Amino acid sequence: MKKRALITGISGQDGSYLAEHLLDNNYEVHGVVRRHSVAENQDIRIKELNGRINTFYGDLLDVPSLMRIFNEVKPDEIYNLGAMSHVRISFDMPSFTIQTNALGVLNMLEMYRTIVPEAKFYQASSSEMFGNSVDEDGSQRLTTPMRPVSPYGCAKLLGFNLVRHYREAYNLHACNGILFNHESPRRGSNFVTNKVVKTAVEIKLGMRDKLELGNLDSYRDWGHSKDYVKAMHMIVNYERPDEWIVSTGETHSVRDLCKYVFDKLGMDYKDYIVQNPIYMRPEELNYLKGDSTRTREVLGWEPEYTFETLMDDMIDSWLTKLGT
Ligand code: NAP
Ligand code: G4F
Repeated sequence: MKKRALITGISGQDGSYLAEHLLDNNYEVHGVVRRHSVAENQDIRIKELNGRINTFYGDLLDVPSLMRIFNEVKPDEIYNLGAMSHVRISFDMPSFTIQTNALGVLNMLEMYRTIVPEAKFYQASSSEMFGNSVDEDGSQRLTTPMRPVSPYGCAKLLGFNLVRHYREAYNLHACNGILFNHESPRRGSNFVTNKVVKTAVEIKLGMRDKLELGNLDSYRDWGHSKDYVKAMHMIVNYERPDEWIVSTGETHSVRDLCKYVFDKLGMDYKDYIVQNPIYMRPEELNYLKGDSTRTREVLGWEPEYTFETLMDDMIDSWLTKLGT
């Protein structure tokens, strides 16, 4: 019999790649989608999977909807990827962010514990939980103190701790993946990678003449979402539930990112970038570089994409979309 997976956030970047990966591995895939006033927007990333996955209207904050879905699907594996995932916006919407990203996890864990306690559970935890803690060797790892610097990071840390607590208290197979930034052509265009790539291509095509950004001096460890959803599946299927770091181990500044993308398109980024304070954050996370040695050694996970091939994939995608 096929294994049944339930994915919250299936309409998002990771949810859509994870659904494809699980279908390739012969799973029956079910997902939770939210109602949008523009119906076309609710499944833009998963419409190609129409007929191969089952979707249900629901919301992490709507317990009756979760109860109905859990009882109907009776999943073997649960991937909780649903979240308000934009760190800058979490400062504008702290209450909604904390409800969705922390209380939403609690709602999911209660459904899991009471309806399908034999299932396995994956929580989309984040490197944003570290805040500005860095070990002496310049990396973050499981032992690095977690001191978040945004409402998003604070909420994710509560979700992370709830997953640990439920695992220990109720003997559940509940896992946390601490994923560092991961991107793709499906990334929302208000995250910095896709914003830079999309705008640089538009400038190249004469559609715009400047790119407005916030802080150019922060560093991120950027990987490809396609590689990272494979890690999620490995984490859930490891013999025992645990916490795992998923990262490339390389870091680049936002400035490096701009330089690479504009160079690739034959332009000098310095001619086009304007700093706009509206994109700055009340508190910034300055530097991320994850140590994923244990994940690679124990799970055998290895990313296929490099920073350069990730950016090339995104550039090619925008060049195709914008019609060249
Ligand atoms: P994304 O593209 O923003 O997708 C988030 C998904 O969550 C969307 O499908 C969204 O639905 C859904 N969602 C939002 N609020 C919800 C709610 N109240 N109830 C149910 N679903 C809700 O994010 P992503 O990049 O795929 O990230 C997936 C997960 O990994 C998130 O939990 C994120 O916080 C976490 N994470 C991401 C990264 C990264 O670099 N990408 C790194 C570490 C952790 P709508 O489309 O309807 O809004
Ligand atoms: O692309 P970002 O918005 O990603 P951020 O804040 O690192 O969060 C992402 O990664 C987390 C994992 O660490 C996830 F948990 C989270 O869900 C999300 O996927 O910003 C990256 C950097 C920041 O330092 C930001 O200040 O880029 C800087 N930046 C500079 N100008 C900008 C901009 N970010 C955005 N979004 N827009 C700008 O105009």
